[in-house]
Amino acid sequence: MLSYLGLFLELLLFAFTSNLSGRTQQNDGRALLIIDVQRDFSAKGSLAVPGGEQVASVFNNLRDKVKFNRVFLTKDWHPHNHVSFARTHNATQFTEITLPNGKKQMMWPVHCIQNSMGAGFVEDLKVLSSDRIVYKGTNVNVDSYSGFFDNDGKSQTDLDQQLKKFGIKSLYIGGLALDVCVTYTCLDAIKLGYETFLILDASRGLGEAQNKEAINKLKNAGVKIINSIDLINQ
Ligand code: VGL
Ligand code: ZN
Repeated sequence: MLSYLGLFLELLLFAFTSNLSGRTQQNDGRALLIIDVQRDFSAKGSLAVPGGEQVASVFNNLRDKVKFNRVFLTKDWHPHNHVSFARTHNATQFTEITLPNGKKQMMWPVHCIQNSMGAGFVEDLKVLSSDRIVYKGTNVNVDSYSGFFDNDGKSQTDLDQQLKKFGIKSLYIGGLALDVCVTYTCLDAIKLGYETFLILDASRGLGEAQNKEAINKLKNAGVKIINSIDLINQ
């Protein structure tokens, strides 16, 4: 009888301590942010980013070799008549218009409509059930490039709150498109006080000139530019 009680107490102690050590591990503070690795941003997509689908294997390999405390994936997630679509205004794609509220808005091809095939993750991208998905661009009247704030800076996703809750201090960010959503997310991350790394080889942009400009902007803002191999070899 006594030994049963002993065994029970030992099991209880084991459960308690393993839970505690699990918790300290979570608090090491590194998160991976995978930005908009969606079909519409792949080479075959409606808003094609050259080589966009190639980042999936870079992320998969990185996740096999490096332990992150948390992994977040953003999804651009627009209503069918979103303010950023050229079709909505009968405007020309890839030109900038001024909205009735005075704000400038780039006219994009229709992309990432909520629940559509194109809004799905690129086929080979590894997504685990423990990953968290952050939806953005859901407000029909406001575009949202960053995973944190919409382009007006007025409303925010729960990303910052989640990162704080899990004690995350450093963010490793990559995805699509380097010069748009990845850049906006990195700049907000810096403003919010995170140590911010851009994983360059896990990112693709809309063009060479745009990529160069984005990298310079990020460097000047204090973002550290790395490649996945640097993390793997750490
Ligand atoms: C994006 C343009 C429009 C992106 C999203 O994910 O970079 N670009 N919507
Ligand atoms: Zn979009």
